Amino acid sequence: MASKSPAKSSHSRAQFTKWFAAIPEIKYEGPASDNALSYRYYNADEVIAGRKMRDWLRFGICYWHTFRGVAQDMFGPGTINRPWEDGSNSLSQALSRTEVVFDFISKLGLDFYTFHDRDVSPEGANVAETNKNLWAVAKRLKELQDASGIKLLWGTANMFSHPRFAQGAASSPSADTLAYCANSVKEMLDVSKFLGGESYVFWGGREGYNSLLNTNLKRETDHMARFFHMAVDYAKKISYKAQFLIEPKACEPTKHQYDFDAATSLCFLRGAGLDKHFKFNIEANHATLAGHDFVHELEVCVSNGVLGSVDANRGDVMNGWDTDQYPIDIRESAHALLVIMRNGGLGAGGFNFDAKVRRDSHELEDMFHGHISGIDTLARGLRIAAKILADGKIDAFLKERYSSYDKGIGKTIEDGKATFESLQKYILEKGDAAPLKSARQEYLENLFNSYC
Ligand code: XUL
Ligand code: CO
Repeated sequence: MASKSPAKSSHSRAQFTKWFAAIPEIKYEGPASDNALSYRYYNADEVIAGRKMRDWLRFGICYWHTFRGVAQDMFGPGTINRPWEDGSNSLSQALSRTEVVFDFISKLGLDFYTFHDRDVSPEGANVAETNKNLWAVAKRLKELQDASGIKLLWGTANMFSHPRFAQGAASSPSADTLAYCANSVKEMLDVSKFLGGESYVFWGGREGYNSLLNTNLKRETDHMARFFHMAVDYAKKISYKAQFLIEPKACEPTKHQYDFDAATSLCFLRGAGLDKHFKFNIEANHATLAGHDFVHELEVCVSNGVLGSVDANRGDVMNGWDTDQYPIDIRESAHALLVIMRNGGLGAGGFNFDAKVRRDSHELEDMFHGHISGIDTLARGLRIAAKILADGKIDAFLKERYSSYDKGIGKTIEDGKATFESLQKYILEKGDAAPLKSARQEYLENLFNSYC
């Protein structure tokens, strides 16, 4: 590996393997380009609203869908056979695959990746061997990070695939399973620190229930709280300063996931005294599973100061599954970016493509088209959101709509000085509430579209 390492650079596009030789480097060519293997909107170093596009968007490639997914579904086996895969789940295959992953990210000119422990390394015959495998791959990943300038956005532990997690991870009725999970998260926190991961994600894969007849909800959620406290304590002990993130999801795989949505999860964190240590990783398709807009979940997080990162994808409006498709809705993207820009960005988070190609998009080129499409959708959203903010009409409308709280009686309410008696006195003197102005939804929708 060392002999193949290119010189260290912040955004090296060097290739370690031959697998993407037929694909050109994906570069910005502008909206008029008819080259499908180019960016029409994402121009990484272009400054938009005072910040480079790459720094607003902080795109990450996910290891699991992009490099471990074979497009299997419940009706048939996988259709994807990548040429670098030897069909084994061996450590040597895990090690050689790492170079392909970095080549892919480099071809796209992106800066981050994300992974679960089991995406990058196989389980061994026992826990000790499993940990050893993880560290063998982590060391290779570190070399590739150093050589390419590509960074770890966040790491996480897969505590949902193996049958030992079938009844939950930290919420399992089995204390042994919880102990197993403690090892997984402890190792992944060490590995993530070693790799400089900026955030660390907890998605409660099987933390939930399928039937309340066999479930002690209180004990299960108390155990989850204990587990998160142990994670916080351990990160503190090893001085790992990553931002911890909960990734809410309403259902799937369980009928009811405990981290249902941002508001439910925030209530859990506050009740457990954990809210100071966590923010949220909001996944668009998880929001829709909860019956919410993606933007609703972002707003709930921003208004509580807990937006951490985004898993960029979409569902299909005609069904209720977690289809994990690449985002293509430009209006949704612009609205999401508006909320994120008002928040000052994503901080230590980014846009991780938790998305996969369809079962019938099995060719290597499709990996590129999926990502290019998602990247350009979000880049276009950023450009539109910047126009909306610069124009200022929507923000001015919002300011005016709530202006009764900026002075007089409204200000006494916001300042905490009002009482029922003082408000009663005010309204008795006035005789009735002032007539409402129109909320102008149709005007705003049309105005919003005019920027797109
Ligand atoms: C599952 C999902 C996960 C998390 C990481 O729906 O989104 O891949 O993002 O565990
Ligand atoms: Co996700």
